Amino acid sequence: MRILSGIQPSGRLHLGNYFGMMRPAIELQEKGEAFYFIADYHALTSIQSPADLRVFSREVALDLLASGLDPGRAVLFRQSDVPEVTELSWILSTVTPMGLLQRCHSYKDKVARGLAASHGLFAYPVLMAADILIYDSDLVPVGRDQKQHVEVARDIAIKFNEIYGQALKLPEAEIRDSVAVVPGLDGQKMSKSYGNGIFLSEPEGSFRKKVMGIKTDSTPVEAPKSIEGSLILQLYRLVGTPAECRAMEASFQAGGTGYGEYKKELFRALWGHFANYRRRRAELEASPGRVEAVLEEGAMKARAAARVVLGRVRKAVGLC
Ligand code: AQP
Repeated sequence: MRILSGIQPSGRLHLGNYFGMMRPAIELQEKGEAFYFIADYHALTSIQSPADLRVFSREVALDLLASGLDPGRAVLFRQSDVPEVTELSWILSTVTPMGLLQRCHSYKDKVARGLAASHGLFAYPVLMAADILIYDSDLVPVGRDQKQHVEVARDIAIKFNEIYGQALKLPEAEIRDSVAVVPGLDGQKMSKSYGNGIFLSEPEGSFRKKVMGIKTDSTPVEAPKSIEGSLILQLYRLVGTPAECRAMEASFQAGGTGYGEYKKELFRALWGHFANYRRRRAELEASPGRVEAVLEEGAMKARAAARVVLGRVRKAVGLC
């Protein structure tokens, strides 16, 4: 089984990226041949500072490796190290109905939030389809916000196969319901660009400050508290054991404990969860060159796999 997923280096990575995509992807590296990439071509739709793009690309590699991505099992590479993907993207765009792209909500959301309405942003799902299809991917672990894009990749592959014969494999999205949309500090989807994230590489002081600053209602300490829609509980469920989560819910309902105590417990649990990540990240930072070596090897393997599919596609359409 081929597994494929990517993350844009459009900012520092946050808990939403980690629980929604990175952790499931890292678990899946045991179950098949995993290809994980740093989506730097995609990030150009929102980042136009070369210095930032370089820093964030390295951050994504560090965060994935520190979170447990094993380069002995999974292939880690930069999207732009496999330029074949842009050729496939062009070929796919010639069979992609305009209506399919016009229905994509991510483009409209991003433009509504102030991103320039560029052709790249509009055509993003075609490049994402090429990212997925060029590796003959079976499974694509993503957060719920990316579900529509994986469906678009399937639709484009179906269309291509109808016209040119069965050259492309149809992928499936894998979305874990429990972490499909991790909320940010303002209750919206946690996002690099919303200013509502807790970053994986957040220093202890600001990590604590963000958790302690979570907005709560004015229920007095002694009164029972609502568990419905509580941001503290939603975040605690990401890391607490089922018994710990049940205990916190029961305590909410019983009353007698202030929100500050729950936030302290939430901070303890989240901070503790990332202890191994912090240790591994410090080791990686101390050996410059290691990350670059992993990316170079990943690029070689990914490029070899991409050339097989692109060769099939070029032949199918009559380019060779
Ligand atoms: N809040 C979230 N909950 C669950 N999953 C999430 N993902 C992102 N935010 C959440 C998942 O992380 C993977 C990588 O995302 P991406 O970087 O490619 O783009 P994105 O989804 O647009 O992430 P952001 O943080 O919201 O970035 P910006 O602000 O640049 O648009 C994807 O699988 C995504 O589902």
